[in-house]
Amino acid sequence: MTLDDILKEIEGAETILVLAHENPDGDAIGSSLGLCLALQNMGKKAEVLMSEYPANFAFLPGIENIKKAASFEKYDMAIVVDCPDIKRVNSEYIQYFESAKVTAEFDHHNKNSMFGDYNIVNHVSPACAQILVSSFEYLHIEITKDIATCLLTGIITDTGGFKNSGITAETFDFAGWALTKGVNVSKIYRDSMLITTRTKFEAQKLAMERMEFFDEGKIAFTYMTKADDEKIGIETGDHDGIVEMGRNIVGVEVSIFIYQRDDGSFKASLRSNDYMDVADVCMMFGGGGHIRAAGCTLEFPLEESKKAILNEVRKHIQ
Ligand SMILES: [Mn+2]
Repeated sequence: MTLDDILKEIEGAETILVLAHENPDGDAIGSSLGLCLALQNMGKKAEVLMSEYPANFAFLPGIENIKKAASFEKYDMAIVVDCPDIKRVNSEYIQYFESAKVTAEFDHHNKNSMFGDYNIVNHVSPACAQILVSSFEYLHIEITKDIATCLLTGIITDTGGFKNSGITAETFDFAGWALTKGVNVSKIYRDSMLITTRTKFEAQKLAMERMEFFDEGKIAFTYMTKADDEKIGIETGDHDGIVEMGRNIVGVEVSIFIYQRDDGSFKASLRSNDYMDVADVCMMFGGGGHIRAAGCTLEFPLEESKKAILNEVRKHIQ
């Protein structure tokens, strides 16, 4: 099986690079760090390359393994986690993936392009971290308390705190097992889900104030511009969670949040509740994701971007 092959490649490698998608969320960070710690415990020189990450994940064990710049010119192996396509990795780091002697990926996104030499992809897994849990168990790689803390953070954040569809009995089995290992589940929950910074709070306040509803309240929409971000002094991760606010309102099927990037384009995040396949919607703009959570880039000014995404979403409203 592919997993056995990946283990053989790991055993034959000395330097291993771990990568995840840009603008990393809790699953990308938790999966990267959990995998990196496991590789280090196997005697490997492993590190994670990430240009930035939200400050509330600084509590994670092994966070010092996250580097902005590569320690090696070339790696024996590169492993990508929680990423549907190599294009989603920070463009500065792709060269290290390409020059690595062998590559592998672990992922749970719908439209994964199978870009590694070895690909462990499970679309129905609620978090990439959960794929790592079962992979480690299969390969008899020890899940220490620190590794469990990282992986459980990935699971808790990607399931919205054990509430999204897609969670399985294994999700709770692992959480229960982690508790017996001494993992501080309530600290993980609080630090990764509840704690907020002042700038993040200000961003949420503005986005909430601006929220509009369309199609008898089935669509919720809000936005932020570059000028808003500058005024608030926004930091990495401060836009996270805004799209969830719209989804949690009675009658809303789909919540849309768009925010402006440095190049002027808008990053759109979509969340749906019961029937809309938002990955399908985002595909129309070259994006993708999961059935109930997806994203894409809109290359127009604010009003046109808003119109374009609303038009596409409306085709799917029942
Ligand atoms: Mn994920």
